Amino acid sequence: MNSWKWSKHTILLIAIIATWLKTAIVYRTSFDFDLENAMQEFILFINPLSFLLFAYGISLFFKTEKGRNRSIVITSIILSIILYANVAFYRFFNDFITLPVLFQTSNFGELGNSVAEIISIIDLLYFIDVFIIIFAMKFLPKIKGLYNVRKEARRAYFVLSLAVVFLNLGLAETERPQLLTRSFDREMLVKYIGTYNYHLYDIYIQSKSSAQRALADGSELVEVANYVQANQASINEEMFGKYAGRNLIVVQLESLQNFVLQNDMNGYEVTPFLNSLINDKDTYFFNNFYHQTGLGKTSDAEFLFENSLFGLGRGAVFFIHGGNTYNSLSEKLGNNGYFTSVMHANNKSFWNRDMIYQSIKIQKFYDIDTNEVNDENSVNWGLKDIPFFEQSVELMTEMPQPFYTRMITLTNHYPFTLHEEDKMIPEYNSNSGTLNRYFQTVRYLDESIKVFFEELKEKGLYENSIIVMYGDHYGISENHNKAMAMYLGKDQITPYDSALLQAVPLYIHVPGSGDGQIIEKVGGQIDLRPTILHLLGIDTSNDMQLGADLFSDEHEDFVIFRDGRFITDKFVYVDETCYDRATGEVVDIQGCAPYIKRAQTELEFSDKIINGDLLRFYDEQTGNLILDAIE
Ligand code: GP9
Ligand code: MN
Repeated sequence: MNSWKWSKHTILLIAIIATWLKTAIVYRTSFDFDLENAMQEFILFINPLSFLLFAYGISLFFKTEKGRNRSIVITSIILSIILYANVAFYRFFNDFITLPVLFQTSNFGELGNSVAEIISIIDLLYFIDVFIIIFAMKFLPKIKGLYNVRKEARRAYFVLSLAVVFLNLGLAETERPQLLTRSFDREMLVKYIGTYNYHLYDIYIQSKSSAQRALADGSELVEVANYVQANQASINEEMFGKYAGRNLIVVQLESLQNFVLQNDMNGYEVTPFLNSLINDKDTYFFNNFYHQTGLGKTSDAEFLFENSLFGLGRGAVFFIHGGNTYNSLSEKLGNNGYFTSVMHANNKSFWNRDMIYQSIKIQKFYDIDTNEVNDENSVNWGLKDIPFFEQSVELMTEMPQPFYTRMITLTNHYPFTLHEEDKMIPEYNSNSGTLNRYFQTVRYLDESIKVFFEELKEKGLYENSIIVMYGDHYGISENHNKAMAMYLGKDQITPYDSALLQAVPLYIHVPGSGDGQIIEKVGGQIDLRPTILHLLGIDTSNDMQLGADLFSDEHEDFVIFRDGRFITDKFVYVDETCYDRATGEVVDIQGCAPYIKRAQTELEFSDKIINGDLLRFYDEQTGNLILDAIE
């Protein structure tokens, strides 16, 4: 027998088809995927197959029919249990299982009490493929005699399986670029690569991070701690505690870059409200402030803000190290009597937020389920920013004070689409549809902030708060350089220009302070944690943070990007080239030299802390290493 004959593999074929169809039906009936087009439906339909071919293919390595059958039955039982466990978990948590939650027993405390409500006898249907397979084995005619599956045939089978995997990944990549490298969202992963593959991916990510963690010990922290101590910027006596006791309201502005501010587009002012705030008597506006995010984008900005540490060079720290010990801004505020929360109208598992928010001690996450969302008030990624702010301020009125709440906007997100009635200015006229629409969504974002301020005033929350707003990351990538050059009136966008274009706005608006000013210091998102905590009168001198208070006289004009680029008051450093910051001319590397090593060191130290989960060895109350944990 040389060639592959399916007739000899009826059981294998039945098993693959039964489990495949069952999984596809379960996807449609037991989970709530948001399917936007026929391609997504198709991907969801085929994605179980890529894994099933491999899993059931294991049976081909057995010589006897009995061995093969046993392998098939065991596989079908294991797969059914995995799928069913996800269904039960989803019913309760509206999320998919990820390894760390299996070890977080607190999650199951809640689950334990309601198991009876979650599980029912009808659930046996989730095992229907197992019954079908066993039935087929019993009643279909037996194959006579023993046979070995020939190597060539087996190889052909696995080549075919691999082709299906690539087809699946390829289609997923066209629908959602960088799905695996950025690992956005559990729901999205399951939607595009399937439950079974998702678990493999999860195991890979989790085991990588636990291996790094296991290898680390607290001694590595000594060097980092010394560096942090030595580079600490002294506090500004006048500013320290100046606004103590106020509520802290933070708005992370989706994809907002500086270049649209105080600028117009074909005669239309793009950000009228944000422009009026720049010179407001109550606003500290920073016009040399940069995002420092990597692939984790929004989540990296959040991470920098909360922890004053960098995200990772690859992947999203929110996902890969969501279970680490941190000493976040939220935790510090919580310890100082604040009620802490995040408001964001998206699925809670996006960026693994529901998990990492526990680690960074966000007391409450107001996710999409707390919002009223319908077809009219949502566009693009979901709830529009104006209703988001309206609903969020309403929720704020119920928060115990003082509170810290961090809001994350959404409408100004790629691909920058709006309903007709929300377009307040026309599109731009470059060759990039993305840039053309960007101005319109930024204009909408600007309007939403205006509404937000009005709401705060109306609800009596304005006077006693401090409002911090900053852009999370770029909205216009280098793929649109030609269109950007046209808009900015330049011949081309050089690497030097691209670095400076990473500037994002930072507003610290303190109603009634009368102390407003435009501050030209060069800084980045990593500086926000110490800056804000100090304004609120909370000491950070023992904290393992890499940023520095922007109000400190010792704050250096130096901002490091996640990819190693940096900007100072005099230089811009990109790809081993040093540019004069003012003119953009290439200058002798000597100018940048003192900073190059430091940029590397700080990125490395940040990675060390995160990869080794080193803060578990650190007591920030005393600034001491926790030696017991090291031994
Ligand atoms: C998702 C939103 C966008 O919840 O924050 O994330 P991004 O794609 O900008 O990283
Ligand atoms: Mn974002």
